[in-house]
Amino acid sequence: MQAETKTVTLIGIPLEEGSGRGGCAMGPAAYRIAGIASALHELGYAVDDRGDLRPAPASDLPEMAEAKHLPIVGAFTRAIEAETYAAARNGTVPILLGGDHSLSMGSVSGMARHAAEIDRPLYVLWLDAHSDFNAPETSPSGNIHGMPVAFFCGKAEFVPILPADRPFVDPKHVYQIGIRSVDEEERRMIRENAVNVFDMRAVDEEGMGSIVKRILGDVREAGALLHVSLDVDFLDPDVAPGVGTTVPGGATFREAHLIMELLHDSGLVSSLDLVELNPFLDDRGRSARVMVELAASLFGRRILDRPTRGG
Ligand code: NNH
Ligand code: MN
Ligand code: MN
Ligand code: MN
Repeated sequence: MQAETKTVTLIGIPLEEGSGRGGCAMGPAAYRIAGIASALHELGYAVDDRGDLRPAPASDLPEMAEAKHLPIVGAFTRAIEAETYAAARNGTVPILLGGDHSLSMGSVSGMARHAAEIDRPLYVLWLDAHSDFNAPETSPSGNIHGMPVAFFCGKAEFVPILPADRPFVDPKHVYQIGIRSVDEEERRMIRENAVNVFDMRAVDEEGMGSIVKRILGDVREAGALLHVSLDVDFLDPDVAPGVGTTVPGGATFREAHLIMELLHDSGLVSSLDLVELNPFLDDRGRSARVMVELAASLFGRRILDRPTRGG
């Protein structure tokens, strides 16, 4: 992290309505018990814990079968957008403690507003088993946590949640790693919109280090801010079982850890989502601890000191 961003802002998001099952709302509590604040404090950061957002459902948003619990998810989107934007504008690094992945509709949109104001592009690194590029009309489930990337790229037609003239993320500036479950229509969407997808086959063939260094080179060259969104199911279920949508064949602990080390060395990360942790499905807090360990590595915890060469 850069010297001028020494404060991190923790924003708890007890949201599970985007996921189609219960449990993710307990995520922020699990991260706090696993010691996220003290880990960051020990790394030398000032930690501003804003507590948990609890917006009332938005009465202007309709219930729809194609986008379930829209009044709740939409209310969270608005509150998260505002809090994330404010935290970044104040010169801090927002860390969203989820909560299901629909929270990224708000966090990424808030970062996009901040990036536009300071006239820099926003790039997004999406670490997930899933592409999350469904729209209400393509989603097989109606669960909004499968739609956030399409939403912040301006490709998911919702009733207005955020202002229509808000800045969108260019899908060509979205990099996804770990992908191994994509729906039929979603496949077409990511191809047509030229999202940069590194599926698990690419990870196996090319190696995680090489992929991440290439991405960080693009981000640096663009002079962009980088938002990182880490879905628990990016990891192999053997590493992190505490998630509702496990998919076999995910990233190992070392692959994920290497990403975090390279991200830290790059100094490019502006903001972070930790999403989809379901403590009800976890194995004695293991997944929560793994996620906290990965976050600590992203913020500078290291195995040994070494000269920083950047990504
Ligand atoms: N693609 C599926 C859907 O849209 C599953 C999405 N689930 C996730 N995404 N966990 O990360 O319903
Ligand atoms: Mn996801
Ligand atoms: Mn996922
Ligand atoms: Mn470009």
